[in-house]
Amino acid sequence: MQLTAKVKEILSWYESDNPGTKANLARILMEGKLGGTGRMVILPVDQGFEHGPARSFAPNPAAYDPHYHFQLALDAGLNAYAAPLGMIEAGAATFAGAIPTILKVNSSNSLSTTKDQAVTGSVSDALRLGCSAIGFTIYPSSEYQFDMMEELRELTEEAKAAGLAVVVWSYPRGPMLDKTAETALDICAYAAHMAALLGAHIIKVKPPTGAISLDAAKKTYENSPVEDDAAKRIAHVVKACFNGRRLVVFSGGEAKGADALLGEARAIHAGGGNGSIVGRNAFQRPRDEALKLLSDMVDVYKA
Ligand code: FBP
Repeated sequence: MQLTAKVKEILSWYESDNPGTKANLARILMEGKLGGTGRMVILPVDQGFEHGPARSFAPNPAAYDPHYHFQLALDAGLNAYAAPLGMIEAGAATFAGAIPTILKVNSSNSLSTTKDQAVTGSVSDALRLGCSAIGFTIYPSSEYQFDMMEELRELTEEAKAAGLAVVVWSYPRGPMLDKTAETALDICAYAAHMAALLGAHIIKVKPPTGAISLDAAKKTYENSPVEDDAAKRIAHVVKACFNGRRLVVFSGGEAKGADALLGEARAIHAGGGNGSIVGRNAFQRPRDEALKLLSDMVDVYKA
């Protein structure tokens, strides 16, 4: 496989990584319809853990089958498929080598009141299953944020030594943040920056709104305002990720109309984000509709 100049440039940003980690990043970046462009669309399916099986899969019952998601990601020509241990294990032989996988190694669930996640997979699981990366969520601002960051530090050290890439879901939440604050621009950029500082290769955040939440940051944003435009907000988050030297993808969120999702993708593209990581908006639609939507998203990123 001939790496494109764009992918070579991206790999050069990760100056400390060993050839194994770079090869795994290249696998993800060269895969699927966006292979070689530096843009990505990834399918994450850990919602069964996070929200429960019925809330996740009842809208499209075929999605109860773990094989469905591997096949969807493959048929849509996506860059990678991310899921917790059991989901990856359930298709590991059938889909070995078919598409890069990201083992989600911690998970939350809706039967808890604490903003925390349990470690539910390991680096050796990821290696055994042929995954390209581990995925880990932190909740900046939660009462458990420092424990989560310390768990991530250990797993990141181990993953990098084993030649894996690290994908960090950085989702601010906790007692000092209300719903508006969780996706406020300053908080989102801060959360993305911390993921970069923790050594993430790929950073995943929710698309930011125009709100500014942290009192201590308000003066700075008044003096250096970010234009009220979705693409400019994405560009601000990208800047917070080492001035664009880290890959940043944005999540899809709850089920919404195709136009809204494609509008977000256009803003991510225009703002220099590297792509989308879209779960419910893909697998909760009937397969044909999902394939059409994912194909339209790929087209946005190809432009
Ligand atoms: P969606 O596209 O379905 O939002 O998936 C992205 C994701 O990060 C999943 O990986 C995760 O299960 C879910 O969102 C968590 O969402 P939340 O923390 O908001 O409940």
